[in-house]
Formats: sequence, structure tokens, C-alpha cells
Amino acid sequence: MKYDPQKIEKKWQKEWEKTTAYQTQQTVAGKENYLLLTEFPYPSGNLHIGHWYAFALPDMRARYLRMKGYNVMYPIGFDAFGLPAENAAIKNKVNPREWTEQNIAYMTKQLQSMGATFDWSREVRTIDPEYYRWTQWMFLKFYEKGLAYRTKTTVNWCPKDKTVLANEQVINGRCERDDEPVIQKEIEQWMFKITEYADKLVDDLDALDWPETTKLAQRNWIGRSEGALINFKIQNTSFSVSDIEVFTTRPDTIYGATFVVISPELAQKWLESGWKPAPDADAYIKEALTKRTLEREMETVKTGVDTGVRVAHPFTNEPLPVWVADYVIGSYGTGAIMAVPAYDERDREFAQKFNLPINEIKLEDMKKIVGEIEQKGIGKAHRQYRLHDWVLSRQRYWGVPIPMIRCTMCGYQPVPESDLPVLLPDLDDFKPADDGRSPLAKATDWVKAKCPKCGMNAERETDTMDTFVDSSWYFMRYADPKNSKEFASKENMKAWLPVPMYVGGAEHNTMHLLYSRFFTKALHDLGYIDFSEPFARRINHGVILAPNDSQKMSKSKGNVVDPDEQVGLFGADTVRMYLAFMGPYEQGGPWDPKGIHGVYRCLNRIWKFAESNVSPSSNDQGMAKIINKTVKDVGEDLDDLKFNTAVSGLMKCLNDMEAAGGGGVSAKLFETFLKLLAPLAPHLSEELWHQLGNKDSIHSQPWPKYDEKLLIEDVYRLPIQVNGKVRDTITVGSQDTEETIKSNALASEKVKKFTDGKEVQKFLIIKRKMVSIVVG
Ligand code: ANZ
Ligand code: ZN
Repeated sequence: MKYDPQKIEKKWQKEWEKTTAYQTQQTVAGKENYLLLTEFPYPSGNLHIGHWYAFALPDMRARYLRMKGYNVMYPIGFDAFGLPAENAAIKNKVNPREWTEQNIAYMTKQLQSMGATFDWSREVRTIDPEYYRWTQWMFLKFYEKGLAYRTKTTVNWCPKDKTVLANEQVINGRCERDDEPVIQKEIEQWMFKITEYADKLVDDLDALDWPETTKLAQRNWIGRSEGALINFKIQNTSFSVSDIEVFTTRPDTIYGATFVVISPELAQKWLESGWKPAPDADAYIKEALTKRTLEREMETVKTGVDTGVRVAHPFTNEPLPVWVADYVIGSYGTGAIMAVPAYDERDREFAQKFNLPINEIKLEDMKKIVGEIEQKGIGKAHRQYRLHDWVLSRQRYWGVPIPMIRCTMCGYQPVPESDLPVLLPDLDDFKPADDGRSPLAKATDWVKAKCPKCGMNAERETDTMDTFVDSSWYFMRYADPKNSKEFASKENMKAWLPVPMYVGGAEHNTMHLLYSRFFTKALHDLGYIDFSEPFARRINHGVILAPNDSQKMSKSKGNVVDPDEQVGLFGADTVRMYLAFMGPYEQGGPWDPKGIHGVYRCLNRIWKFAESNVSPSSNDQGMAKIINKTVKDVGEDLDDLKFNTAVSGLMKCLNDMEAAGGGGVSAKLFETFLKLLAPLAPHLSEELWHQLGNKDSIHSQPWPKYDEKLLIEDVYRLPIQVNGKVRDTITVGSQDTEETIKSNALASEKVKKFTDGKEVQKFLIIKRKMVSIVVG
């Protein structure tokens, strides 16, 4: 019989589904629970090879941990709100819900072809009203505690999408989706007060078992700086501003301050307060305000203008000039700095260019100087963060409605909990209104509501939530996906959370991983959960690159590897094993068409070996040692997510089995080999396991144990020559006596062919190199 992955894979997938093998029980006596979390996918319509990398490899660990005796949950769901559905709706006149649900149905089929142990009975979809009821509920709880609020903010605005963009969605000043130049716009938005947790979000990173790169990205994102706010009195003021407050991280350099610089944004505020600058300053400010922050920060040549305003140095009372320059950013700190050109690079460049004094000074004791500043009443110690509050509202249709009602008398009022969920209404036209309001404003019947406070006619909020809100708590729902009374019961959460391991992409280092941490901390402080960090350990997997050029795969470049096609050619087991084999999981790497052929050949060799080389009577001591060592190595590899070395360990073992003398290996040893293979190639191993006469699934077998004693001895392969020609290779342990080696060598079937009926004239063992037999 030929190895036919298409046939056996379908067969076993059906069987596993029938036996509900992977529906996780809440608890199983004597077993520890383990929730292995991977990032739930967006239903874009098609599974790409990256999805396989993200799901099939952790599945190996899920299967391994099950065999090790854990009660493993390997959940799956869909992060199903978001812009692509809405854009497709506008472009192709389809309903976003239908578009999304069709994609989910298709991707579910594709995911099932992976042979992964997903627990579909726990599937979570963010678009399910029974899910987003709780997203809305959390918003209301946060609102009650002042963690959600509404305010006017400057936002990145894409004129084409007519929506607010997060900073990360703006690439070089353009919208990441349609490359449209992004503009700055002031509008009222719903916000989450994530800044209230800034310190905890930094400090609690230390205890997490996360990649250092991810922790560093979060620290930089939050950007905590310790320093002081210091006031500089304006000496010659002719308008309503009397002082300039600066933020500095180096109050110890205060005696070196030789001028003050304000940002164009602060200068603009001065203008509004009646400041009358010289024409050159006025022109400079107008020009600078058209530039984006990022652009300004990257400029290499310093520009600026003297404002003519003078301030007094707070310690020496010396008059210092005030300049306006665009290297000072309006949105950071106070938007003004004291310039210390002797110690700050940017200030020095500026001073050199404009001939401003550079003062070398003796540095002050930092603590002491802050104390003096506070005593004099001219400033105070201050912590500054780069982190801003999270703008959660979107002027779009396909998202969770924000459960608020606006009454002309009472202002914004929360929807009563008992009225949740606020269902997303159906629409015919999904285009945003030209004034930027959400398409929901067009659902006129839906918009009409009674004010929960005074009962008068009022209007529903028409903004929807950023999809990052949906994904900030989905993992909690897995613990109790059907609960209609709570987002999840404390008891069920206790059984699974916090998540012991979360596998995903490095692109989520900041936003998703930070937002989930914020949600967890807020829910903890509100008393709904018992843990304050969501993910104990984080693994960032690498990226699969295109064949040949090692570029990112993209449809436009035509270098995409289609997993369905690969499964059609080689079967899911080969695709899984090849992805595992490619390289370290954290690194990923280029797809190699030759590489996957190699893995396919390997699985074929295992199939062939099982057909003719497994004999019940075979009893090769050497092979037992090799398998014993492989049990240890593969187990340790899977413990450390070293999937690539696990595969090479199995391949090496296969080589040794094929080379084994004495007519193959015993069924017992081969079964052990299959168990080691099971997490990686679940279908093939299950098939061969059954062909050996076993009735229950290989995947419910305990992981093999190894014998420490057999490990001490190393084993090696020893070729046997008969009359100068190598006829076989046997496995030898380093402790074996010459007697044992001799009898094993002569017992080989392949050797016997050439020695039978003849007299052994010479028997020579060249240590660790070979055995030479001369017969005559
Ligand atoms: C005096 C000084 C002397 C400074 C020195 C640095 C070195 P981080 O660490 O990023 O918080 N700064 C403050 N606000 C700014 C703004 N809005 N735009 C541009 N620069 C600003 O940096 C804080 C330092 O960056 C502050 O400390 C200030 O310069 C500058 F030897 O004050 B320093
Ligand atoms: Zn009212």
C-alpha cells in the first residue's frame, strides 16, 4: 500500500470529531488544566501559511501536553468586527455580517484540515450578540468608574475612510490601508483611561515570562520619564501669559540652561492669548504647524526663531531668550523646554547654529535641586509618560455599538444593563456620512431612544468600538463561553486563568498585549477577576517568508504559498512537520519547496518502514537505547517549543531504525517511536498505530517514559565489513563488551548471508570505527 495522506487524514479528522476527542472538560480528576492560547484570527476569507504557523505548531504542544497528562484547552474563535468587512460591503454591495460569516465558514473548513485539536464547542465570535453584550457591559463598568469618558481630542483622520486611525495605523503620514495622507482633526471621542494604569503596566512587566523585546516595546510605548516641572517667569510680557513651564529629566543641569524653547503649538496658544510676534516668528510658526510630529522629529537641520520674549533663570535671575523651534513637540511634556546646550545634543546643535551661549557647569545633586525647586515654589518632581489615553470610538458601522444615549437635557446617559446588548441594526448603506458621523446615524429608527434618566426623546450614540476592545478580553470568555449571566464565572475562570502560555505575532507587542493587560487590571480592580496579569508567558512566533527572495509574502508580488495547495500535494502532516522543521519557531524563515519534499519523503519512509520492518520478535538492544534517548530529546524539545530539533531528532531515529540490523525493530519500540511522532504528524501516527492492532487513539496514550540508566551509555553505529565490503551496520553501546559486539555482528541477517557455511578466519574490532570479518 502507498502512503495516501488525503485518505487517512480525512478519515481520522472525521473520527476525532465523532469522538469529540478535543472538547475540553472544565476539570478532570487528577489532571492539571492548561489553556494554550493562540491569537484568534480575523476572518479575512482565506487561511494563509502564516495561520498554519500560528496554529499548527502550538497544536503540537497541545497534543504533547495532553499525552503528558494535562487537561488541555486549545480554543479558537474569530475576531470578526472590523473595517475590511465594511469596505467589502461598500465596494461589492454585500452585507458585512454575511461577508464575515461566509468567511468564517470557509476558514473553519480550512482550519479543520490542519488536524489541530481545537475545541470548537468553545468557539468565540466577537460579532455574536451574546459576546458583545459583555463588551458593552465592560464599557459601562469602566464608565461608572471614570475609566471610560468622552472628550475632545486631536485625532489622526483618514479623509478617505472617514475614520479615526490609531498612531500605528499611520505609516509615514499616510493611512495604512489606502495610503491616503492623514490629517489632524479635533473631535469628541470616547476614551479609555489607560494612563491611570501606566505605572502598573510598566512595573508589572518585570514578573512576566515574556520576550525581552516585547517588554521593551511596552516600556518604550508607555515611555515613563522621571524628572521635574520648572517655571520660568516671563520678564517682558505684553500679553496674558506670565510664565513658561518646562519638563526636564535633568533638573541637575539647571545652571547650564542658557535659553528656553517653546513648541509651535504652544506659540499658537500664545497667539490666541494676544501675543504679537515679529513677522518672521509668525511665519515660522504657521509653517511649522503644517508639519507632522514624526517628520519634525526626523529633521536633521535645526530651525527656529527668537520670539523676543525673555524669561528669568529661576536660580540666577539672569534673562534668557525664548525661542520657538519645531524640534520641541507640542504634545509631549509641557511643550516647552529649558535648553542646556552643554549637556543636550539637540540643544547644542541649536545653540551652535544660532550662536547661543553654551555654559559648562558643575552638575547639581539631582534630589537636592528638586527639593530646592519645590521649596521655592517654582516647580515640582514629575513623572511624564508618552502613553496617551486610548481613543476607543470609531465612526464606522461594523463594530460594537457604544451603549450610551445622548439626551439634550441630561447629556450622555448609560444604557441600563438590563437593556444589553444594544444590537447592531441592519443597514442598506454602509458609507459613512460626509460629516464623518458613523453610518449608524442613518438607522433613524434605531437611533431614536428614550433617555434612561428623564424619559424624554433622546438619541443613541452612533459610534462603534475599536476592535481592540473586543480582543482585550476574549480569552476570558473561553473559560466559560456559554455563560448568559456573566462574561465568565469566577469559578470557571479560576480553572483556566491567567493564561499560562500565549502564542502570537510580534506585531502585537504593544497594542493588543497592552490593551489586554489594561482590561485585566481594570476588571481586577473592579472585583470581577482574581488575577491582574492575563498572560504568564508569551511566545512570539516568527514569520514565514516567500521562497527564493526571503521577502514578505504578498498577493501583489505573487509569491504567496497557499496552504490548501500544499495540503493537496503532500497532506497536512507534511505541511505541519515541514513548518516545524524550518527553523527556530521564534525566527521563522523562507519557505523552501525542496525542504517540504524532503519532509514528505521522510513520512513516506516511515510508512514503508512500518510495512516491512516491524517484527514482533525483533529484539535489538541498541535500538532500545536509541529510542530511549529520542524519548528524552523530543520531550525536552517540545517542552521548549523547539519543534525543529524535535523533527530532526525523529529523523535521526528513523535513519537508525532503517539501518538497524537484525531484521528491523520490535513492534513495541516502533510504537514508542509513533507516540513521539504523534504530536507532529497526528494522522500518520494514528493510522500506523491502528495498523499495529491498537484500538484506542494514539493521542490518548501517555507520553513514553525514558530510562535514566540507559542514557548514561552512549550508543553509536558500527559498520561491519565482510571480506573488505560493508554488509551491515549495527548499534553498539559504549559499555558493550567485545563478546557482545561479536555475537551481535555475527547475528546480523545481512552479514550471515556472506558468512553462512564459511569459516571465520579473522574477527577484528577497530574501536568505534568498524568490524572487519574475514571468511574463507
Ligand atoms: C534639560 C535637559 C538637559 C534635558 C539634558 C535632557 C538632557 P524623555 O527622556 O524623552 O522624557 N524635552 C522635554 N519635553 C520635550 C518636548 N515636548 N519636545 C522635545 N523635547 C522635550 O526626554 C525628556 C527631555 O527631553 C527633557 O529633559 C527635555 O530636555 C526634552 F542634559 O531638559 B531635558
Ligand atoms: Zn434626559
